Amino acid sequence: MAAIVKTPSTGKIPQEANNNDGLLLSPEALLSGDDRTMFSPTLIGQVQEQFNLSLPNDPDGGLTVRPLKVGDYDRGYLPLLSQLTSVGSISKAQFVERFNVMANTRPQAYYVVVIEEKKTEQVVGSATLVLEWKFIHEAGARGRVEDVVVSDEMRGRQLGKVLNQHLVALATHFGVYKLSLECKDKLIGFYEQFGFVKDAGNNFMVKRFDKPEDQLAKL
Ligand code: 16G
Repeated sequence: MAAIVKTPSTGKIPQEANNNDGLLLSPEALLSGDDRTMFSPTLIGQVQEQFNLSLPNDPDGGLTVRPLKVGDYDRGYLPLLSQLTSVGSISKAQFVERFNVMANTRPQAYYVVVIEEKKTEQVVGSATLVLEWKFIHEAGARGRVEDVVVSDEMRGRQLGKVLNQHLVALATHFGVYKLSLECKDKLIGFYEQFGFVKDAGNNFMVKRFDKPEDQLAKL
């Protein structure tokens, strides 16, 4: 099914998403190597404050919500994603190359938010907001919630909720005119709590290219 939440649209490209020359990025975001973040970490703090977001079930402050870093390749990010779907074998060089593609979109389109467990230095949850820049809706933006995954070992700590709250907050902050996602039937109730509903009259359709039987697909 496809679900959707609508937010008031500003039709404007927010400054943080429009770092044409990188000059608007915070010093942390400009770090080279493994500490480099996909987007400015100050944006997370900003929406946490703006939307009063916190981490429940984390009395010791052992978890942190932050943008994906290059070094997360070595903190279990890809094995975490493989709990969601097929990832395959990706070298660090391939990872960095794809990271750069995503980080360098202008206006910025990819916001991969992760939760790190400080004690183990492992990424234990991740979700991605993708902004799709449009001509329609007064040159507005559509948001997509993608690749939401929480480590099996962290189930029951409401980290999925935390990730989705952050994505909805970011999407609201950016003024998207709608935010949508695809999910399995069993997750409909989970996403409804963040305001997603089935988009009556609209259907999610897909043409796959990743299975042998798809190779003979009609053009
Ligand atoms: C789910 C995910 C989607 C992900 C897909 C992977 C959410 C809300 N939805 O639909 O983002 O890309 O699974 O499955 O996280 P696939 O490999 O069959 O495309």
